[in-house]
Amino acid sequence: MYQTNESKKLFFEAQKTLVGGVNSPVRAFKSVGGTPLFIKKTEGAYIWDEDNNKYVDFVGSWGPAIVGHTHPEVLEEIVKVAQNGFSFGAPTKRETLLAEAINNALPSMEKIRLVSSGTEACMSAIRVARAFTGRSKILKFTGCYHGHGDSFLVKAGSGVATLGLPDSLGVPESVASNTLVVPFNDPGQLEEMFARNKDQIAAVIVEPYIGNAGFIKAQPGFLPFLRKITGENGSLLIFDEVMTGFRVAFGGVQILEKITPDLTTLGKVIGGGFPLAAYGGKKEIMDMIAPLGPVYQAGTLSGNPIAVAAGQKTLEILSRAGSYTHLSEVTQNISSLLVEEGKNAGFKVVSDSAGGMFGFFFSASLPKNFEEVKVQCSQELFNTFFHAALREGIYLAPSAFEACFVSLAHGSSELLTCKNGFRKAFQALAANNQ
Ligand code: HOZ
Repeated sequence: MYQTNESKKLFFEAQKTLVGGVNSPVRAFKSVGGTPLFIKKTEGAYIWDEDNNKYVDFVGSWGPAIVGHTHPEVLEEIVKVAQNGFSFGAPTKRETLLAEAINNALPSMEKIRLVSSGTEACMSAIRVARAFTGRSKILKFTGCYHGHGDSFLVKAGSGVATLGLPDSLGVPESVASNTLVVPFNDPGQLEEMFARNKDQIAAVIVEPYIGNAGFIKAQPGFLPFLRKITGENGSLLIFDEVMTGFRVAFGGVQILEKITPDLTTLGKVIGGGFPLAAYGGKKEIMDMIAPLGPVYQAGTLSGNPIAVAAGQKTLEILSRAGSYTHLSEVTQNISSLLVEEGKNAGFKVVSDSAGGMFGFFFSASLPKNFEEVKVQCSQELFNTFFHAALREGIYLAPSAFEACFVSLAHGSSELLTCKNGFRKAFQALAANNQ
């Protein structure tokens, strides 16, 4: 009989000292309800909670675990590197090698700076964009999440959307008023916003495929339009590929869609499960950063040797023949299973995927932006289905507004578990709905 008493006990204890019992809001299961699972170990495609329940994991630490949890080669590498020390606060050979590997896959990142989190990468990218253009405003899209920097907490996705907060308290009006927001996949509104803010927009920052409002791809022509309108208006184009980088392809959406952004931010996969992120782009922009230029940005743990080693090994494994074919095939199969099994139980479910990333909505058609997600997708059905899937040993992202992730360790056996598990979970949902 499925039970999570130990997680419940641990959550109760955690709330006494940790804010909300967690260290990042979506982990609290607040929108899906119930108690978050406390995880005790992982391996390959699986995670185990403190009650010893085993789950096929589609969260993958929110993206980093792309080669499978606790991959033996990554483990061996970090143990080897750790023998020489944990953190030096001085340059190492490996940082250059990782930057070279990133630049080979993403040539638009001519110059790179390693940092410790996606938030830091995005905050730093807009700082240098503002300095380079001499402009203050940035433009983002509703439901896109670029970390918790003040400028981004305006109509943001991820935990902000999950908790139903339109914006965050504590962000001064003077900062928020410099963030313009328009719906994703809507060229008309974008054009109008540019017309109303002539010569004031430093940069457009975008998740080229959104992973923080559920999973939503750019419609054909939208990214080329973004590239064109930013260029014509002297604004920089920043691709936030923290989620999509090395996830949808070796490189990112910019490789799939053949777009060259001015700046790119990366995180998650490139740290192989350790705190590491990066921003980079055109040389003349990046060379404005200290020590070469007047834009300041620094970090004690930037380029941490263990994180860099994990990232290098992860990228090496991903570069092997067949990696992305496997990821795409398994992910497409999971995506189709959700639609099929949903339909068999009488639900309208839509799903989309790219590489090792997918999302699904209880909706008759795929939403093209967060505005549509809010009006046409049932969060209530998602929440009940989420818990039914857990009982079948399947761990999906605990929010209707997050993408799910597949790893190289997911294969035919996990597909079979999902086929049976999704069927039973949809049946339970149908029974619950009667
Ligand atoms: N911001 C992450 C998902 N979009 C969640 C991070 C976490 O809770 O670990």
